Amino acid sequence: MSYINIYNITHSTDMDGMSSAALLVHNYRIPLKNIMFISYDEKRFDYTIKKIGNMRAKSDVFIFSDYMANKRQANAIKRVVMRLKRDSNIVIWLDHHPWSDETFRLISKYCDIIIAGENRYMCGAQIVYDVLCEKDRYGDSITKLAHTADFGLTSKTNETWLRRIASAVRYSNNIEDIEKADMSLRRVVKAVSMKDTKNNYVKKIADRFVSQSRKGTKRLLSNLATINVNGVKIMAGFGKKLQTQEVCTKILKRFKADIAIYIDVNERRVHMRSKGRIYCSRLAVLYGGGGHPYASGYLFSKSDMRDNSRKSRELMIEKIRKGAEKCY
Ligand SMILES: [Mn+2]
Repeated sequence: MSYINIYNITHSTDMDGMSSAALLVHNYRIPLKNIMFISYDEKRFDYTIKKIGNMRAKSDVFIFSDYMANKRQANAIKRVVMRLKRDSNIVIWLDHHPWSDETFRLISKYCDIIIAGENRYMCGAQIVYDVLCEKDRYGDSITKLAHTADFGLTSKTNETWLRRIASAVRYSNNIEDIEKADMSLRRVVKAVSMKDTKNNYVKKIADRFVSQSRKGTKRLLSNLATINVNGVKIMAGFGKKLQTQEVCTKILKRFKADIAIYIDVNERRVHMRSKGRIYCSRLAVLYGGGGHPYASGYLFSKSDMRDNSRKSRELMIEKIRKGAEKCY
């Protein structure tokens, strides 16, 4: 007798990715070890792609959730899904981020089901729920929460829990040893799959993350650079392992900035948030990144910022200023 294994490869960095996995755990009783995590972090990406390649799975089901194949990763992903298809696996890809036509064409060829591309109404978990899950109270509630978190809305009843999950997820992603990071993320998925809002482990790592990031946030906010371009006020600061949403919201509110930029010197990623009529995504796209109109980012290279010295930081700010002059 044979049976089918279901694997889920989900975005590692937020409530939406966790909820997508949690819905599948809830619905199909997928063992936690079948949940894998993917992100734009090179180390994590390489690790997971290699892991899938080494599984030599046959006639199983692979569900990718809440993740957009970007140009940089497209070929590596193509090779993996191509092989999965060749070995008679079923490949399902469910996402809501803005894909490029080229990447969509490349990957969709090897998918049995793919829903991908910018979706203004649904987050990843909602698509997973719609397409693959039995409707129940748990699913209704968890997708609502994922939507709230992913679209930057607020929840009256679950604000604390959502914030806690976001912190726990950040903490887990920051763990250097990827296997340990995955174990931590699986514990978060498990808590979400049971809507265990009092989970001790989640609380412990969330608290730890908050106290670590509090110091870094304070330092960042007292060292901001201001860029004024055609009436658009951009404020940028440097740091590492901070909570993007929190840092950027503080910059937008406290300094009345139109665009808030948090430059993560560890991950070499520029995170941006904006408001009103200003789309920060335009700036992100200019530098080869992307995202949503009000929440986007891009990765930068050694040539953009050599090290964390004052000189390098100044050059980085100068580059952003030049880009902003083209966009706004
Ligand atoms: Mn999402």
